[in-house]
Amino acid sequence: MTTWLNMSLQDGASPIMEQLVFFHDHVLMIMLMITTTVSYMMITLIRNKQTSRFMLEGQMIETTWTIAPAIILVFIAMPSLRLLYLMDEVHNPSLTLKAVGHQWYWSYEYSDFTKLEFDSYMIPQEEQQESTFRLLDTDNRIVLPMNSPIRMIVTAADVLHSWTIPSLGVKTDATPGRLNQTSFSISRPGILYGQCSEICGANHSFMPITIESVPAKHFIDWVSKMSE
Ligand SMILES: [Cu+2]
Repeated sequence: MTTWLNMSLQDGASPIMEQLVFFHDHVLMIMLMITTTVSYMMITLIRNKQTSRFMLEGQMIETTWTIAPAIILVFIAMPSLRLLYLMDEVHNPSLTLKAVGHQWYWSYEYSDFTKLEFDSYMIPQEEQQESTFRLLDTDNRIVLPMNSPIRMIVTAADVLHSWTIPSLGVKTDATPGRLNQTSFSISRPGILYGQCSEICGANHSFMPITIESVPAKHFIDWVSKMSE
């Protein structure tokens, strides 16, 4: 989750998010080089009188400053597309979780098991404890096994919502009458937080998402406890 003074992206909790952070830094370095070059050129132009009675055209420089940006764009587009298609891939998932957005809570269905479904409401302010985060914690957390490929099916029951976990690099629109699919695998144990990311009505800010990432054995224990 985001902590105090965290200006950058959250730490990646999935391989995809780690790659997204690398890509973000990569693009930032390219932007730094472009900004430096352009500012150097602008300052030089302001401080010098560049007049020549004989120079009418410059084929070489024009070719260069047309082709160079095109090459730079390729260096951004290639890793970007690679990531885009990697995120689209659903590789042999070991578990499917269905999230349904409602005004204003999420409900979850573990369709691999019978009768394993629950609603997940935000913990209201008057029930806060020392250990809970305001506007982020829910009464029923999603429990998921770490290091296993998980398929998410996201949909909504009333209006548009968006199921989001920033540290997993996941953001999927929840649309009524439509199933959207995404996948991830969580690389470490812990609690991951997210919030609905589609302006969905008055209590839009009060339908958080909480994932408890646990070792597979604990997950099996939780499943057997829940389906008793
Ligand atoms: Cu919503």
